[in-house]
Amino acid sequence: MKQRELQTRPADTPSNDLAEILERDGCVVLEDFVSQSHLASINRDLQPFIDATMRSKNNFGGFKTTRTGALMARSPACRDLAIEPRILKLVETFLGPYANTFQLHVTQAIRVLPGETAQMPHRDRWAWSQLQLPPDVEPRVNPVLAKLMTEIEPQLNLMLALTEFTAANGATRIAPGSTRLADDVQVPEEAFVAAEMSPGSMLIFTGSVFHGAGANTSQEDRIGLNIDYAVGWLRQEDNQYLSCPPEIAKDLDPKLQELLGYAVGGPSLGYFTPPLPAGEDLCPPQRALEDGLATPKLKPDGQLLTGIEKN
Ligand SMILES: O=C(O)CCC(=O)C(=O)O
Repeated sequence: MKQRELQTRPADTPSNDLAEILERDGCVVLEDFVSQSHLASINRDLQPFIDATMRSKNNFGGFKTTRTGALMARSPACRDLAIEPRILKLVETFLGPYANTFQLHVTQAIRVLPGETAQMPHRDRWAWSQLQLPPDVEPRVNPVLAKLMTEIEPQLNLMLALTEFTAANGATRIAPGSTRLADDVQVPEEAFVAAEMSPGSMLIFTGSVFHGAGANTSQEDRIGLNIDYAVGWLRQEDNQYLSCPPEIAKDLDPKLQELLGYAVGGPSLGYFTPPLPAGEDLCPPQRALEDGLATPKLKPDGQLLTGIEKN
């Protein structure tokens, strides 16, 4: 593997130029992407949720790390970031060769606490299939799926620094140029670079690049806002219909509703039949956001209470 540096670019770099770097390196840092006032709003929205979040409890997620999700339901300022036009343009440019529609895949604030050890290097596309397994994950390798994943780019991620990101406090460690290595290769330590950034700067990285959270040997928390996008025809990692259910999604920006999954994802992906009222035809997902759609209730015997039972 040819050793590469982690490239840094201004926030207004055209998406075609960024997509080229991402294609080659799998990662790039955008400097000062978010204004200080937007950053302050994100922090204000998230702080109570981050403070209350319990620690992860597994080898992959860490034992001194907290992961605060459901950010589209919880934070107006995170919603603004998720549909920021420069980001959406980049998502469309980079993932466009592999899909016609795109969706949110993960939304998480990741806080690495003092004393946390380094996360195992991984590729985020392993959410669908992987050859190298974390010790605590049930092995479910599908070789066909694993091969398919090597032939496409299914995912594009952003990690916005909410605190300083330093080598000492657990900045994401990433191996630029590692996108085409075999899944089971041991990526050498020297290939990894700490994505050091100031609050407001952002690491953009693909589902194919090896990376992981660094060890936090400092006395301070490292907090990053992670928003991932995926092609519209694969299942979301973080189930957005549950993390941001229709009661909340109905009041959001239509573009965000679409990214959450409340829109058809292809010629016939994602339609549904409202359980009530009886008699409805197949509906596009947006229908679930309309007022007046009955909340289904079950009778004691487990059958749906239709309201059209005979007395
Ligand atoms: O927090 C980070 O820097 C990276 C986290 C990560 O890669 C993950 O949890 O999949």
